[in-house]
Amino acid sequence: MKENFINLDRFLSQNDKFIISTHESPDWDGLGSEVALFELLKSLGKKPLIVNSDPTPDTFFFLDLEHDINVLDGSFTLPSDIREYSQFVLDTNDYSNIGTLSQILKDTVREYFIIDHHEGDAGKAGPNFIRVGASSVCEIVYQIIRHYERPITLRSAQALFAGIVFDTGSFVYPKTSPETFRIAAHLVELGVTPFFIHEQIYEQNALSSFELRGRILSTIEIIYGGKLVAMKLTPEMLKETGASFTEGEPAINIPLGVKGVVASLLIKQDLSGPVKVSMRTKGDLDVSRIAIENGGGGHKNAAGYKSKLSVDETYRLAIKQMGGFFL
Ligand SMILES: [Mn+2]
Repeated sequence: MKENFINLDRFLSQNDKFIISTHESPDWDGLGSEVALFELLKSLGKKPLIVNSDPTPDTFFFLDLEHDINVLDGSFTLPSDIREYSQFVLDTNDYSNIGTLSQILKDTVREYFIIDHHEGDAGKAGPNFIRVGASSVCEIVYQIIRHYERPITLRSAQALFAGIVFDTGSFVYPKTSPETFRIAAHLVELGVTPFFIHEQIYEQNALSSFELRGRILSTIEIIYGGKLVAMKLTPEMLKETGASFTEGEPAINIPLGVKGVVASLLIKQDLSGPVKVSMRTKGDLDVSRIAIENGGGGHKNAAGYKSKLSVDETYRLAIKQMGGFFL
């Protein structure tokens, strides 16, 4: 932990302008930590600018009423002094995971700094802020704000709480620690209403996302004696329902609600971009190793990687890889 703060102190003292980015298909942890870090950097007298490759889900907009989150599309132009900027990369330890932005900024920004909690290739990380034991990047950003003794605005408190709720599956996933609860308690003291955040995350889905979920569930295949459930999310499903890729992704968690199912697999592809493999498990089944071997990353019970094969080829290969746990 101490090492992490030494790294961060150096990065902050040597830079003044910062792009803040998170991974493709940004989730509540990535976006929540971006907003809270943005507010922290402002309060430290720095110049932050949030830029992501992929759009912000509509459900997150209540935390971005000021439109601080920029998306790399036709209407956004990078500042002309972009070469004076450094970059924070949140909620991934792989720079290429920030999407198309990675090609544009890799050789343009002065340097980049990763804040993350995923397992990964340790050598890849370098002098960053990586805490694999943290429940979420929001938990880490909370600790950073406390370290610099800055106030936490209600907006930041809500953003951090939302990210923690999302990444811990509402305070139940393995990395949920006593510290996670202490942080959550403090955020509630600062004015966060847990039910309001729950409503924003879980009860504002578009009807199209419900239809998409139905299509994904219709692809289920029950394998290895009912221990593994595999599913697909294809570009055709997105076209037919009008739902977004991000809205389909949480479907991977549904099979784990079935008694006896200990692993879930979702092979997915957005309207453009690579085929992706998402893996979820319960208990000791460590899928982060499979992900890392295939160039991806993640946590013991939740990990993924990108594939160069077609959806169907990837699907067959991924099932075979998971077979190691059951055969
Ligand atoms: Mn996260």
